[in-house]
Amino acid sequence: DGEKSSAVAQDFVQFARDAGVLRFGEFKTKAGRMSPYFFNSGLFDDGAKIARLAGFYADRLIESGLEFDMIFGPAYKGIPLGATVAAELARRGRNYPFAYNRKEAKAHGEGGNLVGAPLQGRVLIVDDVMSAGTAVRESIAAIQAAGATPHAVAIALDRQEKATENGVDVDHSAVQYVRNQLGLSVIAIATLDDLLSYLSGDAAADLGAHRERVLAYRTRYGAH
Ligand code: OMP
Repeated sequence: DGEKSSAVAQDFVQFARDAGVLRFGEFKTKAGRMSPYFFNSGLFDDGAKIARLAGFYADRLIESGLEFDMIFGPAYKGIPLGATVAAELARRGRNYPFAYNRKEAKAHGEGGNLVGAPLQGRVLIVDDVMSAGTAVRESIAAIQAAGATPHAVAIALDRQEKATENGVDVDHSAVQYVRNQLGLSVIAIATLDDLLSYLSGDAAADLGAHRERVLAYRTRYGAH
């Protein structure tokens, strides 16, 4: 694994580990899988950390050359991500409108469940993690319902595991589905392959047993 892992991806994995965002142990994922690792983006929990995180997204987006019209950050964890990625892109000379949603519709005041700039044009979804693909499907539906075009997805971590469709595991990953079936671009700062590459390196010499468990998890749930 991992000869292709970039220095930036390795820096990002180290950053996530140092921040306590990336942890090893036993965790149940939203899709009900027992995972030996978990990435909790809510623990990028001070100004320096979230600005650095957003800088990783902004640099990857600019490097990709992706064109889009606005940013959407899905509730809840996508809200600070969308806002701070918009801020970091603006610091790099690219100012985009951004919007986010409420989980519950508001019946008074401004009404509706969208906040921020009007959802229109080619929308970039900024979220934290893609596993089985439920979260991203909800974001895509919300953008379509508003009459805008889901265009691309930027995530911190692509877990590269089997998507679920109607609760059943399929062979491809959620990212593969969104790219190939839905035709959206997906930009990830790091992937499971990058994590495994990190776990094979000197900086993770203390994590050998965890590497074995992550490999076993990939054998069971990894996408082809
Ligand atoms: P899917 O909806 O299955 O793609 O899972 C993505 C969501 O799972 C994320 O938005 C998180 O809410 C959560 N998650 C993590 O945050 N980190 C992980 O390492 C794994 C998951 C997960 O439950 O799969």
